[in-house]
Amino acid sequence: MKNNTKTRFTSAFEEDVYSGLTSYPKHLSSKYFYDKKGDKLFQDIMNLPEYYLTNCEYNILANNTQEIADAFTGANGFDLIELGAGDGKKTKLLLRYLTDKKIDFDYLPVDISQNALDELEGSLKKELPSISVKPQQGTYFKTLERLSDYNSRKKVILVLGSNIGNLLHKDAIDFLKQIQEAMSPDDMLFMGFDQKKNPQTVLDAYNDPTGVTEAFNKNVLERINSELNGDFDLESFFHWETYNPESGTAKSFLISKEKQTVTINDLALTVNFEAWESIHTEISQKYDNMIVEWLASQADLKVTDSFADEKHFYKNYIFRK
Ligand code: AVJ
Repeated sequence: MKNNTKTRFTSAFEEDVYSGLTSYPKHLSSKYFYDKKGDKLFQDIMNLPEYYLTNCEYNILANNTQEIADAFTGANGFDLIELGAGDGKKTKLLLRYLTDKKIDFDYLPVDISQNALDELEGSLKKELPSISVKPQQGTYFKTLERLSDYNSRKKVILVLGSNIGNLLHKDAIDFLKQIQEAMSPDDMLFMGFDQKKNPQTVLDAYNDPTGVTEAFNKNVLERINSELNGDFDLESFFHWETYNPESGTAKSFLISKEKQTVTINDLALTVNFEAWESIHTEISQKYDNMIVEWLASQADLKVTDSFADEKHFYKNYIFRK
């Protein structure tokens, strides 16, 4: 088959892989890390000693539960909408407190993965059976649009895990704007932002010696192999992490150890790699108060409160309109 003749794609994955691997420099989006295996690898990352983000945010929620939950609570109860709910380990701290205090609220976890939502709902049924859970399958944006006129009572939007860090600032502003547009005057946004810190600490978090992060990155190549009939030799690529302390941007790459050719049958594409050529796969942005205030102002939001862990590695901010 001839190269570069395919113009019609049957999925966003196909289209993005095609454009990313025919670009110079090459890139693939980290959103494609997450399938069943990728979800499991990310769970493993959250348990790595080097990956401080999860513990820091857990501690922030554990040490400030009452203050945070009180900020959530509205006169007629509220709807707690969590974008990217995951396994809910951190959220359960708040859910348990709200339940114990008999506060009136519905929990609306939003996720693209129905499987993730089913597992979360199942575990909540066991651990906190009295909570009203209303899972919302879909993209963040579509779900936010749908929920913006869902109910007249207060909405609290929760985005944990510094997930916003995967977005370039302009995309982060768009994301915040979409949330802002879905908010009414009394609503609030509670969001986690990993902070700038010793560059070595950041590098170590994305460079574990056990290779879990490497396997997580390479999962996008595995998905191309299995879903698009590719023949990436995973052994001939290695994971490389950089951190720019000035911009606060951690960047992940996969680097080809040798000159080689990869074929992706479903895209009718052959991709040539020079020795040491890179594929950029992820950014994990680190923030400080100035950047967060700037992002908020660009999205017509105000920072009204924040919570940090002891080492100030991580912060959760409250935003209002
Ligand atoms: C889920 C986007 C917050 O960037 O820290 C972990 C994903 N990548 N290790 C992050 C990730 C490599 C993670 N986020």
